[in-house]
Amino acid sequence: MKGDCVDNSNSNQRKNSDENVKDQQLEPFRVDNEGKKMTTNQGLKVSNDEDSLKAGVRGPTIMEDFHFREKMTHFDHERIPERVVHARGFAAHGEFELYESMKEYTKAGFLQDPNKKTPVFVRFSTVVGSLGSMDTARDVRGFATKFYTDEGNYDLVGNNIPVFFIQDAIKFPDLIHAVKPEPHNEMPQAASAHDTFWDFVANNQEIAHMIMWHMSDRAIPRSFRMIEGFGVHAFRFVNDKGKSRFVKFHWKPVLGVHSLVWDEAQIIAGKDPDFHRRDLWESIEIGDYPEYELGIQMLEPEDEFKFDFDILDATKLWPEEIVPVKKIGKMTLNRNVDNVFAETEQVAFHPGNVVPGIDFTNDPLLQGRLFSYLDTQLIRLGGPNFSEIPINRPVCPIHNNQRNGFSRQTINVGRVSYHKNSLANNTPSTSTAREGGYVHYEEKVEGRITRARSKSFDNHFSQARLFWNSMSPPEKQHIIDAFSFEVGKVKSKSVRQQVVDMFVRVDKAMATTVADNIGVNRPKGEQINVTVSSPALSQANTVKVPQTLKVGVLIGDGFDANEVGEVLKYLTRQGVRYNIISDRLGVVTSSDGVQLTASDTFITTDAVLFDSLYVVGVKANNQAKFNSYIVNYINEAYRHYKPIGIATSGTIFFNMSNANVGPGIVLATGNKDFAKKFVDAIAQQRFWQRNIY
Ligand code: HDD
Repeated sequence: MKGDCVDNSNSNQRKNSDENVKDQQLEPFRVDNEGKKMTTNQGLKVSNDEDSLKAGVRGPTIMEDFHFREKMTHFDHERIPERVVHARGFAAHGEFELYESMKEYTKAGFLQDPNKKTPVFVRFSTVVGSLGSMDTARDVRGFATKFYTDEGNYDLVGNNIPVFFIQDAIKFPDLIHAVKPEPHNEMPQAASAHDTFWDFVANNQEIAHMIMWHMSDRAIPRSFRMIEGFGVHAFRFVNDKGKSRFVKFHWKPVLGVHSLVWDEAQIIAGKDPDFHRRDLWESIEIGDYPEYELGIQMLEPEDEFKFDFDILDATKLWPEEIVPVKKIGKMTLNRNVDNVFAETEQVAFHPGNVVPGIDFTNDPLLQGRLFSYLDTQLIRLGGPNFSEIPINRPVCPIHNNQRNGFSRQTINVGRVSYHKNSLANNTPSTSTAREGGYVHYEEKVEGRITRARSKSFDNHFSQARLFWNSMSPPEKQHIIDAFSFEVGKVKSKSVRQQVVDMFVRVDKAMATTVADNIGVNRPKGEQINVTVSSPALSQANTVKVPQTLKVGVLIGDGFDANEVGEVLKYLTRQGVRYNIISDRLGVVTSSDGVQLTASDTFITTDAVLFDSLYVVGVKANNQAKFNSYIVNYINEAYRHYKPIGIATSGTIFFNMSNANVGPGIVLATGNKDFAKKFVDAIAQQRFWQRNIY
């Protein structure tokens, strides 16, 4: 094969790309090195990749070693700047299907035809932590979706919380400076529990509503598959007659909205910092595809001023009971990325990536975002050609007069690169609205230029209290605990005092309890008088199904194969996943010789990594150690309010633990319906009635 240039064919041929046009577009860029000869980047075959070129075997490396220099310089330049916010994220491919045509409301091409599938790429993220931080930090989760439509990319760059910290984008750098690790010592990582953040909170009271969400269970999700997504701002739908309506976007997870408990989230941060990305990755690998329904809230233009809040204020939600959410389609995530850097890290979202039929409003937070995202990609991805990176390429043709710049891939032919021209018959030519050209909605605006905020943005506490009123008693307790933890970590007593003096306006009893817990004076102010609630805001009312939840089966030799076998089969039939956990990896054998394979040991995994336990127990070589592991697992799951199923042989371990018979404890002894009751309990996920302290 001497003299042959290297086979550049991208042999990772995929069979599933027939329908997904984005997948087809990515295919030519995939390179599989397996079974191939190594080359330099110039295509030269490499003879030795272990020794640098030296003047004598013990001599210095010489300049001539182009292979060493190429390999080393490439490595030296491997890192790019992480995102200034949302640095830690994980993404997957999928597709979106519409339930019914939205033609009456929007001309957006991908919202016309229920038979059409639109490829999507979704990146979930935390906001504050660095690229290498833990998944389970208390934080907002980013939920950014890129729709690869026939009319260009549409990006819905949302969060898992429907409101935001600030009302005007000019305050975004201040917010982020306050919440990121403090600059003098770069602590704490991926946490808002520190002085500068709470100082910002107390001195920027528009944040009140968002903080209630941030202190709630929403900020510690169980899974990316179990979060809602929100576009946050009011956007516009515009139909083909030019009629505009205000719209808010929602993603509703089919599995419901579920959370961790805070103590568990912190333990997981050490036991498995990749908890959320692993969960997403594994679910897609085994075919449990995450699904989210797209919902919209719509308002007629004449209703703009009908509410006691400003619909352009991003610190306000539109209560679903007043403006119902209409479900218009479903997104399914069905393919993991091939390469996290190439896809997840290099993907560039931008709320300004819209298609005809979707337009902006004057929300001052949205207006500022429209500047920031393109700007940040220029530094993060090294220049203006990032839209040519495969993951960012639209699936429709690109024609314009933009040229050159670092790492330009496109080879534009011809000599004309300007508009208007005669040499190319004035092409590429612009399109009228009828031909698909994007024409901004002709909203009438008038006013004096001013650096001020509308008075209609002034009410910062009504919806914060609406949120509080909507919480179930356990959710309220979690909020109190979260405030006590977060503000309890603040060293400045003055800041701690300011925080309770602020949140007394949301609820006096809450702020008083927090004040007692964090060593400051009880607040003197009064809560505002808002009595309404919105049941849609409480996770107590969410979907509860057992599918995809994970049971840890704690087991040793000598188990009853009939009893355990029946239960495991039932779990599988109900879509519940389980892992066999024992004192060693490999085979465990029942009393009559049936074998199961342990995929985890008591030390390689932990109760916090499971939604539930099935305690079978029985014997082991070191029985005392075996017993103590199982008892520790039971105690941990019990204090995190999780359902626990106890096989007949497991009773003895249960009796040794701190757990008591009661809610979420399902005993097999004398219980014909054990498997069903156990699965019912798994679906519930948490039993807050349990008195653990
Ligand atoms: Fe932002 C990233 C969501 C306000 C400036 N933002 C970013 C990402 C999400 C959001 C999900 C990560 C996208 C990805 O996975 O790559 N941001 C939001 C939401 C906001 C919001 C829902 C309020 C409703 N953001 C916001 C403001 C500004 C920014 C007010 C600045 C004016 N956001 C950015 C950014 C980032 C970003 C600096 C960092 C990395 C990136 O854009 O690509 O431009």
